[in-house]
Amino acid sequence: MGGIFCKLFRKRQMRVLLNGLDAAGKTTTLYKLRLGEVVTTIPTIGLNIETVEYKKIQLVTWDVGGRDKMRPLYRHYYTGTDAVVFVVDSNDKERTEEAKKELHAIMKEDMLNEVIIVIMANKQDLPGSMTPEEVHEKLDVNYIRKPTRVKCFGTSATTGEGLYDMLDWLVEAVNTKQATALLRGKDECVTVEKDSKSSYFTTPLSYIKHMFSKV
Ligand code: G3D
Ligand code: MG
Repeated sequence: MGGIFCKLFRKRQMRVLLNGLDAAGKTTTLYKLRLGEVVTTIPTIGLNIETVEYKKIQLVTWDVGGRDKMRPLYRHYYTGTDAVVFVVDSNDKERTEEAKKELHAIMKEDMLNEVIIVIMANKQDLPGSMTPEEVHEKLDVNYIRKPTRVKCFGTSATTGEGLYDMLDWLVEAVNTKQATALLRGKDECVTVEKDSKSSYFTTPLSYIKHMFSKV
């Protein structure tokens, strides 16, 4: 079997950036998900990068904020990104403005124009934490309108609450996006062969989604 079906079955690598201010809970999330070994690298640029690879998901994380001179360096890691998970400490009301500034800076990046965005309203286990709805509002998530999907999840990286719901939704959203892009011939990583039969393109999207299924 060749052509587009082959490419649909051969799931693409999924690259997810886990960003957020320091102490938001990114590293804790990586360990709690138990997806694999967390590899820490500190390249000469001085950015502390942590990476986890699980099947075809690659999660890459670093702290954002506070160091504007680092910002241009982030772009190096944007290539091929499917989704950004922005982790927020819902218990730290004093830093919501800073978190909002960083989220908006990420959302303005041209290279991240069509990525799926997930807001992780973390530390829900702590009393007095902002609800996911409050976090969504305080971060003014609707400020930048882009052809992308945004969803906010309440989580606790220490108890694990909400983490797998978030990951499930994310994988589903990215798979759907990849399948749609593939059908439109927009996916730069998968070239549609010239001799593909036109009937391949009439396959219902739900069936394609089913074939992608979960990673
Ligand atoms: P970062 O990688 O985003 O910088 P970390 O953040 O994962 O290192 O977490 C910073 C601190 O917050 C850690 O505490 C960690 O245990 C705590 N933390 C992370 N997520 C949660 C959460 O959901 N609930 C609660 N209660 N705490 C959380 P320490 O004390 O080790 O600095
Ligand atoms: Mg960390």
